[in-house]
Amino acid sequence: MNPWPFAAEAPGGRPRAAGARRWSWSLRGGRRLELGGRLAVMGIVNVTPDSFSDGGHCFDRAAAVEHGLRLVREGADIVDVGGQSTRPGSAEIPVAEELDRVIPVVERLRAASPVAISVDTYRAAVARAALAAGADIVNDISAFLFDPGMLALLAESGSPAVVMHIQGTPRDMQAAPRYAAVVREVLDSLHAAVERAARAGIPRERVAVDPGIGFGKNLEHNLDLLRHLPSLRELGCPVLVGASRKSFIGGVLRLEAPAGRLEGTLAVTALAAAAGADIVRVHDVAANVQAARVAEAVVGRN
Ligand code: PMM
Repeated sequence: MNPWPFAAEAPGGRPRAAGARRWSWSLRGGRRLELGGRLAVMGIVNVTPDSFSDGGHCFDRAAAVEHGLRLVREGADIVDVGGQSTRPGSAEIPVAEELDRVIPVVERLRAASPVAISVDTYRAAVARAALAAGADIVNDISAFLFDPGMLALLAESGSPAVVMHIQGTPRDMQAAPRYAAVVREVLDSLHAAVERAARAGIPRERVAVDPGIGFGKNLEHNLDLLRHLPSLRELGCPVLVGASRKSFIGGVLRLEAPAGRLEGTLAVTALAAAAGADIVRVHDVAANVQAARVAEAVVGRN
């Protein structure tokens, strides 16, 4: 018996409902992004001087665009462009600064490639300008709570979105994360975000949910959430996992330097592929694509 969610047969020999968990996101210009089959890989382009693992690497616009195109060649299904670091303790930058970092990079990536582009921002003004510049998806780490204008924008634009769970704000989230039952609370909070979206006219099929690894969570909280990834599927939305090079991997392996956390990241990606996640957000696209493909071959996911 194959115990994974992608077994051709459920325990007891009953056939599984075919295609029960597939989504087809419509992107701008008639393009589509298929989710629910093979794990989609979202490559990270941080146009910041201070992100925790790659800050400064792509602060130059041309370097950011070149990096994004390299991720596409390595097999990224989505390229996620962000201009504001959300590392623990980070302070906000002015909107004009965020626009200045993100928009030219989105424009140039869009001109050079038909890849799906997401914009990593919790500000509606930045999301609006990024969509106008050619982005397809809005990745909001606050699940529409930091800027309620995001809901109206997404309802109006018809763009798909990622909603992520965070406890607190990037400035204070790691001070003393506390939960009575982390998995239940994160699920309830994501459920509420999906309901908020639905009430604003954004159908749940257009929203992916993300447990927010490292966002107001200690090592045990992160491990518990990853252990329970299949329960996120209960929400009926695509599931995104962002664990790449994060500090919980450093905690398990006692590795200070984020760049040394690739192998730990690959373990999470393989488990996410097997557990039925739909998107992983990663720095090292080529290696993560390989990990996902092998895990999928083992569990019969396609
Ligand atoms: N993590 C970071 C930034 N944006 N967005 C989503 N949806 N999920 C995440 O886990 C996430 C995110 C922080 O990581 P980075 O500084 O390496 O980009």
